[in-house]
Amino acid sequence: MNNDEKYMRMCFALAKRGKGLVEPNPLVGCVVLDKYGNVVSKGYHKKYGGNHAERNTLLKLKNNEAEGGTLYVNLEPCSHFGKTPPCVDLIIERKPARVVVGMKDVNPLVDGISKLKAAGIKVDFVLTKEAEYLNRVFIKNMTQKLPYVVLKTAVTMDGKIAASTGNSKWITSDEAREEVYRMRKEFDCIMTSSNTVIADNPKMEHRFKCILDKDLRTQESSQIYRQGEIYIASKKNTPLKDGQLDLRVVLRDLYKKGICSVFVECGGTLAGALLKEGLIDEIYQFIAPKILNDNNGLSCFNGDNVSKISDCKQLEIQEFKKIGADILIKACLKNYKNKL
Ligand code: AOF
Ligand code: ZN
Repeated sequence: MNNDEKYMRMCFALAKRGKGLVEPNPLVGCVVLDKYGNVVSKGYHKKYGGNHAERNTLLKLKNNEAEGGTLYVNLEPCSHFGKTPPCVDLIIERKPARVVVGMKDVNPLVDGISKLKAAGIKVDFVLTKEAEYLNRVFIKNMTQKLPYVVLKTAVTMDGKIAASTGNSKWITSDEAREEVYRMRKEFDCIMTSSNTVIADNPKMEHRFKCILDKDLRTQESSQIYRQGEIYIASKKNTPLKDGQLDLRVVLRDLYKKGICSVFVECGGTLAGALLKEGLIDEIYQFIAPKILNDNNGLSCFNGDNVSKISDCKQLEIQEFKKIGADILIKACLKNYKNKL
């Protein structure tokens, strides 16, 4: 690993400290080296609406300490007046010889790179795919005005989510199911379908839940209604596409309500429809060391009659770990990179 990669990974680690505190803004960390190559300051974006990472980092230094040095930041420095003045102006004032950036900002208001270059500062990029992975939610929100969608599945080794009877309790271990409770908290919303509510009667405890219930078939006595705010997408408030709720519209409506990330827990029908519409960003798949061995067992994705392997949806594995008896794989549909 060269030094640029080393310090950019340091920025990623600093940026992650802002998780849960800065959203919907990006996770940003910053490291400054003096002209001798010593780390003289580190900082990160700590709180939504607060100082950006670069400002937090540079303000810890005396006026000339960064002069001739290098500033590392995982996102292009901003050049606009938002809640704070442009970071690029402060950077230029402090005269580093070089700025190393992870990724270009997707915010159309930001054009910091050309300002730095115009001021005679050298700009390099490093670990761009990793930087994009870190801010994948921000990128999706900013570029598509849609929430980032993660689909969670729990399958046997032969890819089944339930027996043909619908019985699915339990495929994965207690530890894996506890991990799911923790994961849910990282998302603004849980989404499920009327089919799942009717078949499994799950509690799905969360502050905000979206139930896709075109024909309003779910009963208010179902456990899911006992807690949290509920948004029901039905044919009353959502247009139909091919006779089903238009899922893109549902997601857009959620985004308008301030939902930046959605965790979907459902059966094969909704999962297959979301996949077909290209609305899934990432899949968290738990695989249990069990084999159902039944052709009529239910699959994760209700299919689309695809006949060639070359037509598979291609994913990129970003993370895998053993949890209890099971394996968790996190895979993205876009080719981000994460250190495995
Ligand atoms: C952050 N933190 O460390 C950096 C950001 O509304 P403002 O003024 O906070 O500006 C937010 C935008 O600034 C954000 O969308 C992103 O484009 C840019 N950079 N934002 O919250 C940071 N560097
Ligand atoms: Zn800024």
